[in-house]
Amino acid sequence: MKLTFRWYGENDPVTLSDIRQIPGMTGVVSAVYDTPPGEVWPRESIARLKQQAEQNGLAFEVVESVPVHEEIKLGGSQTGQLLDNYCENLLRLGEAGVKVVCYNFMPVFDWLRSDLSHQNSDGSFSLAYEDKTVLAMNPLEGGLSLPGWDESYRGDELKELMARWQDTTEQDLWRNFERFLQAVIPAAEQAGIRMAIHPDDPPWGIFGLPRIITGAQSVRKMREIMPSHANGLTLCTGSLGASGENDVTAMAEEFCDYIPFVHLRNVRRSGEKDFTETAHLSECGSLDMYAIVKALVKNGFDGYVRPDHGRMIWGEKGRPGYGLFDRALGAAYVNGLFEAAQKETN
Ligand code: DNO
Repeated sequence: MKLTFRWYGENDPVTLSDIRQIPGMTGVVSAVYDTPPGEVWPRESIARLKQQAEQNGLAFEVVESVPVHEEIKLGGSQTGQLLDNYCENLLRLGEAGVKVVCYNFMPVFDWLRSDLSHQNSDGSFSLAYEDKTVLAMNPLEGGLSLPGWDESYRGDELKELMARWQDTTEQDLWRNFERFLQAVIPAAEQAGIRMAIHPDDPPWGIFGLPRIITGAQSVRKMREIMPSHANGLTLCTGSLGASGENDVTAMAEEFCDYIPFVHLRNVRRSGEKDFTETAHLSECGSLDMYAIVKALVKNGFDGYVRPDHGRMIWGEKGRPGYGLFDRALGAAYVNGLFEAAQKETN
């Protein structure tokens, strides 16, 4: 496995020189942030990211994310042009040596939490999701105060977007996703890139919006549509593991050949749709992290891994989930899990 770390570019308070000091670190996971979604990324911006990483002894081979424009998800009239732009991005990234592109197909919101700063009993802070808090909000009536999202849309933008989604079913979303895969997977193959869809986070419908990448059935269906090696999954253990219905270890086992990228983190489920993100260690949450890693190693996994959301510890202030300290502890733990699994398997 190749250990990587997410880096949000020059504005990230976590620097490349911090990242390179984490034992076993081989590369960064990043993206071009100065181009609006749907547009083609300038070659210079891609080259700059690569150069910055390499100057710090780190590879830049994983992009998270090339965002899928909302019009593509809605199957709007500009879909054709937007898909062409998406494919052009893949070709440019492939030329720059990128091997994996992570993306998602979630309507309106990417990951969603009710609390970005839930205080744990040890004094650390985590991201958390409480169903009743989320259910009490109605974004169609402007009753939204979702941490991380309420400032992302201006004026009535969110209300209008939500209204456009009202008549879109899961079936429609699958149809639009199929069109996306049919356009993008051949371009990815040509570019030498493996696409890795990020599961919906949380893996259930919210605010009546359809969600389709929620578990093993979804991955099987996606693979049936395009059984290419370039059509893969980001195994995000925390997203999938938020639902007790998902057996993440079994998914690692079944889909290993199509998992080029893994987000390793733990969650503690406290209700059917309630959870708190925890430290990476198995005993801190509901997931058996070692079993998941062993399933990957046993099946010949050789892709990229990154520690995922960390808690805020030791007084660190920063981007929720993406501070340095707890993710670095997570990385050290991930190294240990892989070393043990590899030695046990050989
Ligand atoms: C959250 C991340 C997601 C992920 C996207 C991929 O922390 O895991 O935002 O980057 O869903 O497109």
